[in-house]
This record gives sequence, C-alpha cells and structure tokens, in this order.
Amino acid sequence: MNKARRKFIQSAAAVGAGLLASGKAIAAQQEKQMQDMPGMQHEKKKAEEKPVPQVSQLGIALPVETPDVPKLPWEMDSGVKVFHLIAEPVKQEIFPGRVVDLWGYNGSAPGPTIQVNQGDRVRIIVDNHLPEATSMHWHGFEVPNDMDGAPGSSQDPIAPGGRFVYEFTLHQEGTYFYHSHMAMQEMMGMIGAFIMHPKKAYEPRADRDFAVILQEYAILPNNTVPNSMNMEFNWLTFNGKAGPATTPLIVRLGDRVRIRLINLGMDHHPIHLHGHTFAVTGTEGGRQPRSLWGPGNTVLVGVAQSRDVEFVANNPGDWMLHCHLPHHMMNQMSSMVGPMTRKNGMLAGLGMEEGMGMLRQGSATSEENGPSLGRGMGVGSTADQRVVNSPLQAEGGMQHPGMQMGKPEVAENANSVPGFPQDAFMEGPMMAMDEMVDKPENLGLRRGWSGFMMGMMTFVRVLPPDQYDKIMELREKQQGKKPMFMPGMYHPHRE
Ligand SMILES: [Cu+2]
Repeated sequence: MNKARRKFIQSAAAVGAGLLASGKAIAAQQEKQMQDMPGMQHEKKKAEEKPVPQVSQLGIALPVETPDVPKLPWEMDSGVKVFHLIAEPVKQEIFPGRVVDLWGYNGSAPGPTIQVNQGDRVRIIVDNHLPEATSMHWHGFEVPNDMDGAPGSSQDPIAPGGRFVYEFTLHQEGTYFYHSHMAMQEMMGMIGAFIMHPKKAYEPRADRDFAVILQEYAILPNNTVPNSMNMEFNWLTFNGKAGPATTPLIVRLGDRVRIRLINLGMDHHPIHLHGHTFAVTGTEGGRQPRSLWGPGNTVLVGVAQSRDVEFVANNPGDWMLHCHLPHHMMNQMSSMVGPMTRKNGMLAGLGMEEGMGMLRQGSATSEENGPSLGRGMGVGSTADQRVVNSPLQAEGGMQHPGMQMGKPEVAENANSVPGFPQDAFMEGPMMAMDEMVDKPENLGLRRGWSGFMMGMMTFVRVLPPDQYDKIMELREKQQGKKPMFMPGMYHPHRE
C-alpha cells in the first residue's frame, strides 16, 4: 500500500471518530472515497456476486480446525487475499445459559481463525464498531513497522466508527495470532488465531490439526460483563467455551495430531494431555528444530505465547486435555461458593487475616471464614451475598431440565473433617448436564461425564474408525445448527 493511501485511511479513521454522532453523510462520503481507492473496489462488488471461497478450497492441504470458532473467509483481489475483521461487542454463551458481554471480532470471541500460506500477500480491513478506539496488532509478524498496529507509535488508534487497512506479505510459518493492542480490550476477548501454513509441509505429516485459544474472564455473579481489572478469574475458556461446553477434538486412532495452543490473558497455563506423550514442535516463532522436541505431556503456554504439540493418537479412548492449574479446572469459582452449603456470607475486606486468606481453622468455605476469604472476586462489594443465577445454587432452583441432579456422595461425618468441603459441591454428579451440552462430538461419552468437566478442559477423543466416521457424519448433518443455547435455563432464584 502506498503512503498516500495509508495516510488517507488513517485520516478516514480519524474522521470516523465523529461518525457515530454525525451520521450518514460522513459515512457515505467515506464509503465513496474508499471505493475510489484501487484496493477497495472489492468492497463494492461483494454484495452482488460469487460465493466466498472456503478455506479448504484454496490450496491449504490440511486446514486447521478451531472448535467453536468460525473460520474467516477471504476474497482474492489481484493476487491479494483480502480479509475483513470487525471489532465489536459480542454476546457469547460461554457455558449453557451463561451469556456474557465480550468484545471480539465478527461476532465471536475469540475472533475467527485466519489461515494463509507462507508467502501470501494479505490485506486485512479492520473496522472498529466498538465505542472506543482500538488497534490491531499482528503478534510476531515480521512486517513493516507501520503495519504493526502499535497504537500511538506505529499508527493512530482506530477511532470508533473508523477503519484501518493493513497489508503485508507473510514470509513466516507457524501459529500466530492477532489481538487488540489495547490492554484492557485484550481481557474482553479480543484475539484470534492466525495460522501461516508452511510452503513445504512439516514432517512428519499430521493428519489432524487443531487450534485452541486460552482465555480467562472475571465475571461476578449476576454480571454479564467481565471485570477486566480483576487479577483473579472465574471463567476459564478454550475457544470461548468453558467445560463441559467445550467441543472435544475428534481424531481417528493412529492419526498424527497437532494441537496449537495460544494464550492471551493474565495467567500462564500448563496444558496437560492424558494417555499420550507429545513433542513441542512449534512456538509463537514458528516450527522448532527437531533437536528441541523432547517428550512431554504438559506444556506451559505463557502469556502471549503459542505452543504446537504433536503426538500419535495411538491410545484409544476419551482423554482429557486441560489446564492443570486447579482453579482453572473450575467454573464460576468466586466468593459465592459458600452460600450453597453455608447460610451466611461475611463482610468482605474485614481484616487482614480474612482478606489475605490466612486460615486459622476450618475450611475456606466454612461458616467462620465465610465465602469471600482470600478471593479477589468480592472486590467492590461491602458484603458477600447469596447469588441468584449460578449453577452452584443447590437449594431451591435446581429443577433445570437437562441437568441430572444426582446427590453428591459425602461421608456421614463429613462436616467434622477439617477442610470439608472441597469438591463435594463443586463438581460431580450434581453438576452433570450431559443433555444440555449434547452435540455430535460428545456422542458416546460416559454418562455423567459433564459433571467433572469445567473451565479449561476438553477431550481428545481417540476413536476407532467406525465411531469416528459416525461422529463426522452426524457433525456434517448438524452443520450450521446451534443446539446449545437454552434460554431461561438459569432463571433468577425464587427467594
Ligand atoms: Cu490455566
């Protein structure tokens, strides 16, 4: 893109600041100017013609699957692959009945996955439909400085209603990502995978290739908006879903499998795979030399890193793939875990001991200590209160269709054992919701599985060919249907 044009686009973005208020006149003018630019004509054509080519049709030998996240289609314009990303607020169901207000791209958080081939020239049109400025950073890309998306230094931030057009040639290969370079926006969901397929296929060849984006949100009970200031998190997601709403990775017994893990949040995540030994074959800088592929089953994916792991799926069964930080294997874990078994909460921030979580007796959720002990999620509240829309609400509101509602098994003397309860009321049969998360990929899982699947957890299902084919066939039939959302599932508690 030449300097003059870029300058124009930047100024168009600046003009866009007033766009929301000043209305259609500017929009129309801006649109006309955009279409006057050589690279912009495809915009106009789009409406009338041709179906958008899909990823699998455009010379990518083994497209990456990002379960629960759409792929971003593109159009060709004189040899340039043109993508369109819209930064915008999205409503997303991260767990059955838990619809939250995130910020993402094209209706999804994380945003749609971009896939290109090494050597491609790409143009990415970024429109800002957020109520504030944003900027798009191409994480790890070796591109000209003015295409880097660093707000203030490499470009002006993209004003609300504005647009910036990025264009560059990609000589790298590997697992990259794009994200807003405004720090707080990152904590609202603004990231997406950007896969650069190598010119020469990696050896050994993989049969299946997946991408999984790790994110975390702090969403207080009764809220739908993440608290991006919080330092502790109660919703941990793979590709925007918390277990058991995550979609298992389905592979055929004997397949060589690649999983690309991408992390953008406040925490590092040790991702662990059961039943198999993998090698870390790539990082956020691309393919690793083979001499570095030591064996492992847990890989620490640090903030702003990606890790590719590869393994031969030679052990049949449903194998957990999860973050191994215990609190990241939970859902909605915040200061209201207590009210389920204990009547009253405590005043938050009463004293140093309570505030810092120093246990003198009993358990963290016991009556003496109260539910807010040592947890950051109570910030801003003066008193910890019973909550109304949480799946942890055992008393009263548990006749939800689809939930299995078994009773947790506890010993007769449970209440006299120091430390009790830990998991008794947080996972297990009473949390099972197999039917609510029913989908082809879950077919044949052991009954009640979903009661133990939370946070950053999913399965790698290593299936014999007939079972694999059956699920794939079902999935084909289901395409485009969204079975998960059941409105009204968690209604306000009747007190
Ligand atoms: Cu984690």
